[in-house]
Formats: sequence, C-alpha cells, structure tokens
Amino acid sequence: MASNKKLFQRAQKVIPGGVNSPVRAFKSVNLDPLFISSAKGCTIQDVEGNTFIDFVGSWGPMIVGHANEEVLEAIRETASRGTSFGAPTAIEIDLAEKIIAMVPSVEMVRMVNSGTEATMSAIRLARGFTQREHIIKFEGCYHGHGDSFLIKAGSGALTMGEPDSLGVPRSVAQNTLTARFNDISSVQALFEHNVGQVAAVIVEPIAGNMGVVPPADGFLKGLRDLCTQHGSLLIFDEVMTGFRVHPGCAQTLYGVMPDLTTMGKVIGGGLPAAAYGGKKEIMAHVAPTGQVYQAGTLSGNPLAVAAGLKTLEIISRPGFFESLNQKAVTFFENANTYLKEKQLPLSLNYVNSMGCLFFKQGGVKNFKEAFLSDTKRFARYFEEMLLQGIYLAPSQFEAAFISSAHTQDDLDIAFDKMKKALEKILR
Ligand code: KE4
Repeated sequence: MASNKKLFQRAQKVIPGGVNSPVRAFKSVNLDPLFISSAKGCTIQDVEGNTFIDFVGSWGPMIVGHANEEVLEAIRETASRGTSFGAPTAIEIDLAEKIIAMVPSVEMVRMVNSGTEATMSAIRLARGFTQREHIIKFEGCYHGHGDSFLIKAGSGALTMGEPDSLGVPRSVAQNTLTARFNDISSVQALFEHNVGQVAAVIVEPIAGNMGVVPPADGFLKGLRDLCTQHGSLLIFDEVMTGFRVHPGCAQTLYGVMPDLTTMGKVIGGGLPAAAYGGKKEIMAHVAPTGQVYQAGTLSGNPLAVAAGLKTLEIISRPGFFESLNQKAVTFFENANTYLKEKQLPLSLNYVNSMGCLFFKQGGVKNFKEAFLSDTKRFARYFEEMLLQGIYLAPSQFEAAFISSAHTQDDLDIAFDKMKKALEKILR
C-alpha cells in the first residue's frame, strides 16, 4: 500500500516542494501533506485509507460535494464526444447565458482557465478601457499569482507598491497601490494622491484569503462611490465568493454592483474553468472585438464547462441555498455560542457556508487583526482535527467551506470534534 510519507518523498524529487500549489504542502502547520486517493460527497480518503470529513472542498469549487453523480455524468457524456476542439461549442454559450442570468452586473463574459487568469485579464481590461495604469488592491486579499497582485504596500504607503515575490519587476509593482480592507479612508487617500491614474480597484467583496473577513457596513458601497466619482472601474474578485454565498454572488448579497466580476472555483465544478465579465460596453474592448488581448488554448474547455454548468444548474434549484445556508449558519452560530459560553480566546467569522475560526480573541475585522492570530495554536488545532478525522485548510488564513453534501450528522460530528480539539489544545 502507498504511504503519504513515501509519496511525499518521491514527489519532492520531481515537483517543487512536492506539490503543484504551495499551500498544499502543509508548511504552515508543520506537517507532511496527505495524498488524496478519492473523495465522495463531503468525505475524502488518503492513500492509506484514512477517511476525513472535508471542509476544504478543493478550496471552494465542491459546493455540491465531491464526485456528484450528476456532475460526473455531465463530464462523462461530454468526454464521450471528445475533450477539446479549440473551436467554439454550443455549451459555452449555455454557460455564458447561465452566468449572465445569475449575476446581475454581468452582461458579457469570457471563459479562462483559472482565477489567476481571470483577475490578470480583468485588470488588463480595466487598464485598456480607462487608459490608466494604477490599480488599488487590499492587504490580505489574494487574487492569484499575477505579477500585479504579488505586491506589498510600499514604504510610502500612498505611493508605489513593492514586489512581494522574487521575479516581480519593480516596474510592475509601482502600478499597484495597497489599501486596507474595511478602511474606506485608506482608499480615498490613494485616489486623492493618484488623481486620474487609477484604472481599477480590485477587492474580494468578502475577504477569504486572510481567513474570512466580511465587509464592514458601507465599505463596498464606499468603494462603488469612489470608483464612480474617479472614473475608475470597480472589480469584484468573486473567484471564491461567487455562487458560494448567494446564487447571484456577493454583489447580490450586499446589493453593490461592480463594473467587472472575476469568477472561478464553483463555475468549474471541480475542473479548470474561470471567467471574467461585466458591462457590454467594457467587455466589447476584449479581443477580437476590441484592443485588449487575451486568449487561451483551453478556455471554455467543454468538459470544464459541462461540469460548471451542471453545478450552476444544481445550485439554482429551489431550496438549494436555503438548505445549505440553514445547515451552515446553524453550525457556525452553534460554534460561536460555544466559544462565548466557554469564553475561549477565539473569534469566528462566517458568511453563509464559508467561515474561519481565528486563534485571536476580540474579533477580526481587518488584515491587521487577522495577522495577530496565534498561528502556532492554529497548527496544533489543525493537527488535532486531522487526527480526529476532520480535514481543514492547512493555514489560519484560509476559509472552511460547507457543501450541500455535508449532512446534519456530519456537521454534528465535526462540531463535537471541534469542541474536543479546542478543549485539548487550550487546556
Ligand atoms: P486560481 O488561480 O488559484 O484558480 O485562483 C486564484 C484566486 C483568485 N481570487 C481569489 C479570491 C482566490 O481565492 C483565488 C485562489 N484561492 C486559493 C485559496 N485561498 C487557491 C488555493 C491555492 O492557491 O492552491
């Protein structure tokens, strides 16, 4: 029988860090990763036959659960007619029409292969449409690994950014300005300091990459007003929140309409698909109708589109979100009640079926507060939960996701194991 350890040793010889995406290496929890052999519903199984209740859900896509029979059938049926043609297919129109019907601000959409591609393309489009070069992002928000996003606030917080990764040219970094999430005055200051130069503000409407931090009342509306006032585009990066917190995305939940939206994860149904979309007058600037170039061999791949379309069809069914949100909100509310009753030094944030337990007391309303979390204690909690058969994201600064495949029993078990783990590590 294969072992996690042996596979990890073998993997590290031929893949950087033994993984194809850094967070999977379990570095911030000081453990070796598990190699997953299969998954079904809300459980995953590693190569050693250990089974876990999964709260990662492939980092968000698996909202209808792993190996959903309807999604698998859509993939099988599509694959039986070929896998990729490099030519338009009818099903891509079906998915585009479905996204447009569900997301109020999107009138036209372009498929790409990853969230990173979606956000890179969206800011290129914003720069092309506005003929401006600066973008404003927020510390603690993650938009994929495009050069313009791997930036930290520069020394002069009101001026150019600095690379946050080797290989990112300073010339690129200087066009990215960094504001503070939930601090509208920090955005106002950047606009006033860079008049007429800001192409776009890009934001996760609910931050999900500093742990989960909901927008403060009025924050998203404030961004909308500032962008309108300064002739800049507002980009909602809904790669994680899209079709997760509401069938109409976070923009519907909060009633704030961006100019462009990036999507991913759920719209691929577990296969590589993502998208960016928005008003027709803006999207018309994308090649081949416009001068903003963007392309992709496998963009709109029929298998990924079939999986994504079926997933969107399932989550659009009457009662899907009522049932998912009822289960999830009850779970998170019970957890919050427990933390308060026991007066534990923890904070829990959630929005419907995405949430995060911070090892920091007194609440988490922005990146600075999230960053005060006790990551060592989180690592011990993670390990204890793993030992108890619960698979969490291996980092304090990620989100836990509940799917429609999580039954009340699964959630009761997870709640019970969470209590046991916390009692053990906070003793
Ligand atoms: P991808 O390129 O990984 O498909 O999407 C990038 C991205 C863009 N925008 C948001 C809001 C995102 O959360 C992501 C990717 N999320 C991470 C999890 N925090 C993916 C996990 C990983 O990097 O392996």
